[in-house]
Amino acid sequence: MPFELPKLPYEFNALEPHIDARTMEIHYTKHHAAYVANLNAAVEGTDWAEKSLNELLSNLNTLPESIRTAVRNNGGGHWNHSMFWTIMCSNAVGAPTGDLASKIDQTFGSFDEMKAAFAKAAGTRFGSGWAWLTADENGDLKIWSSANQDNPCMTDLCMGDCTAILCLDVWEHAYYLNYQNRRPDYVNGWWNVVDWSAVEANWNAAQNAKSGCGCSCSCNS
Ligand code: MN3
Repeated sequence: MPFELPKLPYEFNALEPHIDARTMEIHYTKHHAAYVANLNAAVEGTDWAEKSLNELLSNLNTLPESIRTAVRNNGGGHWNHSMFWTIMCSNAVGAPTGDLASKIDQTFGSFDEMKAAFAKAAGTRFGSGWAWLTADENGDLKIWSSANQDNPCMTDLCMGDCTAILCLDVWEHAYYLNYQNRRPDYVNGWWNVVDWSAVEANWNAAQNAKSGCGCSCSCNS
């Protein structure tokens, strides 16, 4: 069963003005679609074609060298974008609530301090990559960033067993049309579209996950 582009859970213009419709359209129909196509091309006709994405990404070292980099980059791209679409929404409430809000306060001092630390991780990632909020099986939170399409499923990277609960694409293709070189402005605007109920669901799932891929994004099967 080839990998498929998941359905976008909202219209291209749903996240305006913070993420413009044209950026969303290109990002989803060109960039994400290309990761899916290239991933399928890499594994087609191999024993790896029937594996789940999580199996592939958490066992990269066991893949044949001839497809390892393609799976890392394109499989990572598919996984990351599949999650990214699900942690944003058009009617965002602006802040976490309940137990996750308490956990954030306890870990980082306050929600604003968490946002500052996350923005720093996003802003200081040189070149293309992602910023992450991850949780371990105890629900303990960490902020970090990765290069390219690397992600917490890749066990050679993961800072302990952790699960992504929030992610931010800081590749220029994610913001350049609207924000040009102003990545910090993009990050600032993006907080307005974060779906904290989805992040909280991911956090709850992380506490029941056995390894680094417990997020509830659509590719987690
Ligand atoms: Mn992207």
